[in-house]
Amino acid sequence: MIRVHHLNNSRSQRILWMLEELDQPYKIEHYERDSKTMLAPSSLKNVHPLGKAPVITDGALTIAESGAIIDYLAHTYGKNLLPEPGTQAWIDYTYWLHYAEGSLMPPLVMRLVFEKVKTSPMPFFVKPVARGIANKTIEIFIGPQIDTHMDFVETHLAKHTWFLGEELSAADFQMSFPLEAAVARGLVNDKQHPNIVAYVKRIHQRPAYKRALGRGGEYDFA
Ligand SMILES: N[C@@H](CCC(=O)N[C@@H](CS)C(=O)NCC(=O)O)C(=O)O
Repeated sequence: MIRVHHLNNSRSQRILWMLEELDQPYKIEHYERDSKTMLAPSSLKNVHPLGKAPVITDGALTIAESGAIIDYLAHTYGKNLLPEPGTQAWIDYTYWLHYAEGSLMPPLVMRLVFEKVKTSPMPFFVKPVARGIANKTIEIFIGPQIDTHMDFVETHLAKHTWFLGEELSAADFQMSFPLEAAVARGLVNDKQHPNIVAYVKRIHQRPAYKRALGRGGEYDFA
């Protein structure tokens, strides 16, 4: 039986969605973020040394990293979600699988960290300085990078219903999380990025997605 080590409000939601689409039985081990630090509990380190979600186990195998998990699940249980090797679609699948965590998530995480700096407890005389640095970093460096990524993804989704074309593929599970986060944090809107907003809505309407939400519990991005 597949076990998903699932952290509330996290990337592991995309794995639950995938397993529901695959109609594959699985068990969830639930972990709760610390309400102050938002970090995962240290018990997650018993499963994988980094203590991050998602991690899955399948028999004797332990697999970490969303992209590696999605690729493993697709090759093992859902070949219909994968394109033919050697085709352009296969290159595209590999691209989106790496792009989501390798290129798109870093500026989103950086923004989150700098937003946190603004509200973190600190001596009152440091606060305006810290807030000023955070605001400027977001305005000059991080914000424009996020805009470039969102424009890029928007242009792609203007021509494709799903990331590889007209059919849902394994690439969509991987791309779902950063785009859900971007919508939830108000980084995209109906006017400038209507196709990203519509894509996320399309995901949320799927019965398998709703089942995954029901099983996973708290998730602020849906
Ligand atoms: N690139 C990794 C990122 C894993 C990651 O950072 N997961 C977050 C959840 S969204 C986490 O576990 N955060 C809690 C912590 O760092 O303590 C993946 O896609 O699996």
